[in-house]
Amino acid sequence: AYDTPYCDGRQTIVHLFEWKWTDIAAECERFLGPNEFCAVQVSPPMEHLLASSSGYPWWQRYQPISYKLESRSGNEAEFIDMVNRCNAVGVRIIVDAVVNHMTGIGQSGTGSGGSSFNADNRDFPGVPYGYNDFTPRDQCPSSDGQIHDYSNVNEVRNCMLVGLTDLYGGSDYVRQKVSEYFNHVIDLGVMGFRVDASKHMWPGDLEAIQGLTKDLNTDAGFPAGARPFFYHEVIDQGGEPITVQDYFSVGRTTEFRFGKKIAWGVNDFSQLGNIYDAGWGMAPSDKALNFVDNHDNQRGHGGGGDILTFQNGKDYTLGVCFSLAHDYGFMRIMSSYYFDNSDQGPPSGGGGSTSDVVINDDGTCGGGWVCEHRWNAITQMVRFRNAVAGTSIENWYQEGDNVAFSRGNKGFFAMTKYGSFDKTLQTGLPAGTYCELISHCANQVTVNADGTAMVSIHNEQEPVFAICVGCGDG
Ligand code: LM2
Ligand code: CA
Repeated sequence: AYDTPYCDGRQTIVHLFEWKWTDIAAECERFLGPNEFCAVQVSPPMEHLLASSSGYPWWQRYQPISYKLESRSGNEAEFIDMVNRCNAVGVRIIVDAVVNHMTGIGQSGTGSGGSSFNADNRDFPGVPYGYNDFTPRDQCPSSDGQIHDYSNVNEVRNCMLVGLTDLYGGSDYVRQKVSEYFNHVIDLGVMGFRVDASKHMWPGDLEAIQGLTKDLNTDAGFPAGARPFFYHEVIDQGGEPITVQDYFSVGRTTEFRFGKKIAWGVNDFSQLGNIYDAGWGMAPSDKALNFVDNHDNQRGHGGGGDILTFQNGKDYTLGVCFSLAHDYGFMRIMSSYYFDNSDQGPPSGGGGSTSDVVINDDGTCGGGWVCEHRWNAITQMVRFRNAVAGTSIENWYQEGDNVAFSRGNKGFFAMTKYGSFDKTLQTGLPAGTYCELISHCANQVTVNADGTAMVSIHNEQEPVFAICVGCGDG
């Protein structure tokens, strides 16, 4: 099935937004492998627009020019080296696939891989795509060919999203070209795809494209017959005719309501008890790809509003740690760069280049990179999520600004808003002495014969507590 990742039990994807392939390869070896991350979602690897007049914004990579693996993050040889080195340490690669559209109208010139193009003529010789490969004008009901009315399904899927030339997914040729791109990176050893703008594509077209994809490459360590892992970007916050449920036959769906519920819950802990709200139409756990924030809504683009980001400091730590402790969904965490405006691209030496990620002696990042995935409590909770996989939430406790729960008889989690908490709670765990993960075993916790333990948190920066069976330090 398209909704299953192949990660040997590892449970967390990290989006290394705008990182270069050389840095991702190094990060797999020095950090993500040892800390047991499942996979990296990489920025779109295909040839893209160079929006020099806009200062090389991040969003230029959502305007494809061809499917050559020549992007701001690196060339094909570097991509191959990254995939091989990450696979070798058990960390899989997930490609951000932009296949709803090509560049915006009005754009022409040369892309990041040297291909010429002219959007107004629908001419993309690097693929090649021409006029007939774009959605026929008479299938788009809006007067100007653009999407305005999200209550009209034909308009959302057949018209242009913010002026981006809309590929005709109903065409066998387009399906062929997109699946060739997917099969090329599958041959290179990737595990799966985050599909951009799936809401703007017909589920039947996606089903046809995915039906043309190969099984994962057994030379890269995947089991025989394994299908690629797909999660579809469908911004569904209720109130529109297109829902995440429309896409369950083609994989998981991004669950934007999860991040909202986490933001509300960190603000008011009494709301943390019902994170999965089926009544609101949220995807069930086994169909959800969930996240606290993503590269769009952390800067007010797609689906923004009521979202915690790294800019919220401790509250962000609480939101991500609670999410990792929870049993809902397959989780992706964000790894960002600092920005002053919502268009700004990654740290750069100029000319549209991307700077190396700087790793400080204390393990934090520098050079303008935030590296939330290296924040101590977040990394430790990635380990916790692996240790408790498959268990459900029990022994729920919430009182004021404190919350705690166990994950079956495998782990116990607690957090407090203001840095100080002491209470005897039922952990659901076997008696014994446990290493508290956030403190790297500086705190040893005794679980009594009746399963109770004194839970103490005294940490202003990371007021989080986690113990699990078989979890030593790492
Ligand atoms: C998405 N979901 O389906 C993302 O949520 C959204 O953020 C993406 O837009 C979109 N798909 C296309 O992949 C991003 C960005 C836009 C940007 C586009 C294309 O949020 O701001 O639009 O990528 O690069 C930019 C300009 C926009 C212009 C457009 C076309 O910001 O003003 O529209 O290019 O030239 C005239
Ligand atoms: Ca479309």
